[in-house]
Amino acid sequence: MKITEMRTIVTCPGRNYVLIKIVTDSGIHGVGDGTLNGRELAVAALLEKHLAPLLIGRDADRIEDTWQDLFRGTYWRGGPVLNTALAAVDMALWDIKGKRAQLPLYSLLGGKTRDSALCYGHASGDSFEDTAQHARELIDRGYRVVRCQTQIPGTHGTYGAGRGDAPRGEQLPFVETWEPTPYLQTIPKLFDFLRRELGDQVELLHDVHERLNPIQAARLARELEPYHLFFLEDPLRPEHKESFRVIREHSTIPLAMGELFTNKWECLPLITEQLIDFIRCDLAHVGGITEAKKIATLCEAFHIQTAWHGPPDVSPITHAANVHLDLALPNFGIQEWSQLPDPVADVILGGPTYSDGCLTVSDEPGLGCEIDEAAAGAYPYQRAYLPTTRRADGSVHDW
Ligand code: GCO
Ligand code: MG
Repeated sequence: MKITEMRTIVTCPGRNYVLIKIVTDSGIHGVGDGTLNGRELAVAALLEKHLAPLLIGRDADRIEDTWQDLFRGTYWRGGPVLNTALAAVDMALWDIKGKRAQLPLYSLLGGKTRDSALCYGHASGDSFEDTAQHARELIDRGYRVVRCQTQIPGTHGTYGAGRGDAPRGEQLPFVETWEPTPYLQTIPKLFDFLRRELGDQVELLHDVHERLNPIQAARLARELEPYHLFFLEDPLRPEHKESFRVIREHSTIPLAMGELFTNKWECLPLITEQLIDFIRCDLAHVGGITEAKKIATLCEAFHIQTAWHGPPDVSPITHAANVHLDLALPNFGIQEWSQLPDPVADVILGGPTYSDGCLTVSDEPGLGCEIDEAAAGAYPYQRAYLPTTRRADGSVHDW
């Protein structure tokens, strides 16, 4: 079964997505997601100009060989742009394999080890009460695990505090401000408030978004211990893997990390030294299903569970790939799940189904998703950036 064409579709049904269709001479085609928030067109150009010519004439069955060839054959390998494009191709080839075998992806991955995948939703707010109210709404809709973020007093904009805070249509990035002291003072008080308001039955978690230094992260982790978080996410920048030891030395809080990693080697020290408890790579940025499965297997040997990145800025195709893996992996932990803008369903058919705090996928062959190219054409790309962050003195900080 030879690849005859790869089409790249850039569309904005409420969010920018870079999607692909790989077509074969048998008439079977596969779909993939190559969305990299804020740098979409770089991946689209890479797919169209550099990768499509390399794929024509290839045997669509040879996923691992294609992965190795595209990853190593660039010489300038790795990084988010190259590995997001690689992920799109990888997903589409798995989709083709599933359609050819007439089996859903979870079946090709070894079959279901569970019936549904536990997921968490996002609660946000301008005040503690707002965040608690949002969490209550999610709990009423069946969520058993909720991520909680809040506006930090005295700062301008805070990651995760706004509802559906997708930065769309901005000409230039929105600049937030951030300071460690008010953040470190606020977050333990938030969780004290939430536990009193919501009780102990619901699981809570928090995303630091790589903003702290090691000793700040250790302090936060220790001060959050009484509230028994499901995990504390991305406390440090991905460059500083050895610094996770500092957090471990001071706290028993479960740690999650990984949405900024782009391959298994970056994850390795955190895994082999058991410095984290959950790996949360993004399937669309880590080279797809092939690489994520290998990372999960490495984790299995070190008591680490999966918590794949599931933000609104990747398409339902990646969300579907996440859940197929979640259903098959023995060391699945939890799945992040986001509400997508309504028009997304006009462009991408299929994707996971939410019910009672858990996700499932259909038994359709492959990923179970389809792209309506005509509908995609009605939602053209809109330039958009992620926000950036500066300290009170004007210096650049991590968003
Ligand atoms: C998460 C992430 C996202 C990222 C976003 C960037 O935990 O879901 O931190 O919110 O900020 O994916 O594009
Ligand atoms: Mg995150």
